[in-house]
Amino acid sequence: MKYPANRSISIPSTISLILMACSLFPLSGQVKVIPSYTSERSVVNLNEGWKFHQGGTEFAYNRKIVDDTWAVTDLPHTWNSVDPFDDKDGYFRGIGWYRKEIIIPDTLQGKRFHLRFEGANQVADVYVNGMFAGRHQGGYTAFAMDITRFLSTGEEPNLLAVSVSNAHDPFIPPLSVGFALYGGIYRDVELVITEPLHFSMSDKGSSGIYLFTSDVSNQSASLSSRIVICNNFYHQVDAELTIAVRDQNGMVIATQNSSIRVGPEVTEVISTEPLVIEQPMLWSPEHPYLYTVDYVISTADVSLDRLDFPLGIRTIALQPDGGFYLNGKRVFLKGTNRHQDFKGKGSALSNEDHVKDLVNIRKMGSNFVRLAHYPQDPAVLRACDSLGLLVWEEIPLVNYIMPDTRFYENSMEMLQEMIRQHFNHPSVVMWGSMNEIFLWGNNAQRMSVQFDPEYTELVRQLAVNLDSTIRTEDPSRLTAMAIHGSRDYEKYGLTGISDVLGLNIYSGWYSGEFSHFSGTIRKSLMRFPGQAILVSEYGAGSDPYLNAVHPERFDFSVQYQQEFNESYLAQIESLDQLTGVAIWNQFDFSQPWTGGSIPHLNQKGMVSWDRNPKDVYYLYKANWSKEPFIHIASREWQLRTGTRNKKDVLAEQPLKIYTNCTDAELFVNGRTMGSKKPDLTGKALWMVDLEEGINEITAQAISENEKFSDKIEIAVVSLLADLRKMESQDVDIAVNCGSNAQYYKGYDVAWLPDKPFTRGSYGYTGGDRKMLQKDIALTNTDDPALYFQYLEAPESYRFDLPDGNYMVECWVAEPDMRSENRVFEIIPGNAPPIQVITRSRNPLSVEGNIIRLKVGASNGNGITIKFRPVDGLPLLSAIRVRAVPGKQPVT
Ligand code: GCB
Repeated sequence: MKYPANRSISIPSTISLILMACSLFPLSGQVKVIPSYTSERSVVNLNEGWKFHQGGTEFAYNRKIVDDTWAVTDLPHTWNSVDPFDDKDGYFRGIGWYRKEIIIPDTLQGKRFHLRFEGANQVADVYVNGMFAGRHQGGYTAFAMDITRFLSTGEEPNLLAVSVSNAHDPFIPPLSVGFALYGGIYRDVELVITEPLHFSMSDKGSSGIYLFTSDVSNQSASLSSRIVICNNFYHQVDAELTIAVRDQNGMVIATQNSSIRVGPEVTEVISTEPLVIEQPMLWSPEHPYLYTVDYVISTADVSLDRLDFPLGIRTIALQPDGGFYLNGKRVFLKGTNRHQDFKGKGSALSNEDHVKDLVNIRKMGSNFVRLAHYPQDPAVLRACDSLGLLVWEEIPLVNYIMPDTRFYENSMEMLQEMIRQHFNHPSVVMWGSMNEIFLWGNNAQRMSVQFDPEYTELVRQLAVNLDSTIRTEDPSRLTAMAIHGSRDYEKYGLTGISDVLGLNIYSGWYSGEFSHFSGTIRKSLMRFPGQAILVSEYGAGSDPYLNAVHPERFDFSVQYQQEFNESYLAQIESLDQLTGVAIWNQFDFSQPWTGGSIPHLNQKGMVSWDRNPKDVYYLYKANWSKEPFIHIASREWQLRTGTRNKKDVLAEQPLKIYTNCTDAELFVNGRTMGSKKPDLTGKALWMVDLEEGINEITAQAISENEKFSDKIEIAVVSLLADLRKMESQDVDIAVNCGSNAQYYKGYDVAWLPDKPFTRGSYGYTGGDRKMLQKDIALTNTDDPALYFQYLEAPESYRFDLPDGNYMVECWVAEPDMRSENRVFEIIPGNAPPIQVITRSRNPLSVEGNIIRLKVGASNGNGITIKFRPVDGLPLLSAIRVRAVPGKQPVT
């Protein structure tokens, strides 16, 4: 077949893939009739049936604006569940309106009505019946508004209208982050109805009650409380306050009654006398014993308000040996970080979703979780209490600050809200104020060194103020701050402020080697002797579809993530003075504006974004959990490829297991490969030969005389050592150019790792292996993993194939930020060159493209695709050669 000379293929930078942005249905909104009740408080969930409109609309709070065309949605809801991940730049950051009607029966006249939002990101303006009820700034904490005076009872519905904006606001943290700032009312909404005398709903979104334990021992503990009571009566009230502590069987084990007097229309703060609990069961990760404490205010035996809280009795302390002590015993913090988003849902998770995440963390064997980088859903804190997870919770001061009073005030407000709202959770042991605050500079740009002394001093002052606010608000807990590997923190006085110094360390990922980790920690232990040193982040990304026999830094192979974490775990063993560690991250999470093998995703999770545990999950489980198991690793690598040896097997294939049992044995197709004792990290590795076709792999191990086993199948489709001996109609060879990793995504073909050409085989001549910059996202492809590593300036790509006709696909993406054309030629065999023009008009995303050519092989010469620069170096991300079906003369 003849090809016209100098064909030109131009690769545009337009984006073709448009994903549907929302899953909203054109149903009608529901009017909620609030049920009648007689005394105490009633909490009515308002999650169902809101009308939603994306965009700013004038007078949307006014009933006159008809919302018939608005979508209907239930809460939790975000308008960004899809768009941060599509092929279009950015995601919607602006206003969304929510409306809902409620009917309040006349029987509820005289009550107080509080609208409570667990979280709306990030500025919410609330209107009731057209009247402005209040604004809340900050997307990660709860807020409540007393809306009584705007409501009417009777049959007329009341209109609740909320405008929420997630537009960038220079005065509201976070300013720049590596995660999506999903907009919307993404947590639960409730109408809380109280008597005029009630536990305050207006103390920074908290419950109005704060529990303190003191003098804790196995013999006894004292509980005292700080109670904020609000009296909306026009008269003074004399009331009774009853506190009752119940054990897990519901038995009341301690009570206290006191008389209180609250003046007309005031909010009073009451501190109670210590209530002694004899022989308390102490709370710990192994035994998260929770009492319940009931608080009741009553007058003349009619109870007016009632709240109950879980009570975990425990002590915490740091000792100079670096130890974190719980109930007087040293506990190494075996932890992980958690972001709150989920594939397809964004940040709008149900309480059940949240709980599942925490169960997943606990089952891995963790006793500690850092809720990075913001306060999380109340369901998360409740789960941590009952599962026995120790918590570091923090406010979203990430990367840089705005040196402005409004920013400081918002930061302080968020900090107080977080502390007061989550004060009664025994799981919380430390409050964090800042994360990597010197990663970016005053100019809102990432920088390696801070140089503006005025700015750095303002950051220090803010850090000191936040830290001392934590100590004032909650002297019973520790203060924490996380920093990255820069000397600036020391130089500008940020180290030494908090009790716990969190180090975010990525040796072996962003730089250096993973073996440097323990050295860095040892130096830090010496440099910061007054602080407890905790590794607040460490991690490496992986993609289940990329697997390598010889993994390399940044290749996103499953095996690199395994080796990185195995090494860190082994090094942690030797660091006696380390307080604890927190893996980055438990779950893959959104990271708009990033590349990698899956664009817009941070792939360092132990668990994928749709919540499938990766191998490393089992590595940690082998180390941290006592629940016996065995796990064969790399199970998504279901089709392996490579060049078979003379014995017709794919030789030296790694098969790894993780287990906390002893004496693991591996079987391949029923034959034993021998028993091994797992090493200190719970790993055992066999190098085995795999046969063409399906291989059955079984692993078993023993724990206390019980056998545990795991089984997988691995298919092998390998290449003949001499490709020239293949039948030409069988040829289908695909190569992941520039990468040492195989790529298999479950469909027709496994992509081979790249290599230099050798006789009888395949490979490149000339060129360098390169990687896309990590902030460039790939578009226009279902296989971004094939593009992010590539060959630059290859001279040729050769396949020693038998004579025949072949279809060749050359996969190409422009990696550089060039607005001018890059021109190069692809020369298929002896045919005329094809001119390829690439350009990238967009600095943040590049398109993947496939150029298809027909090439004939004749006279035993195989095929050679040559590359020639014209204006810029040639590129090749992947190449696939397939037989052209049917018998044809070689062209
Ligand atoms: C960090 C940041 C975290 C990022 C992480 C990463 O140091 O604190 O927000 O997601 O690195 O994976 O780059």
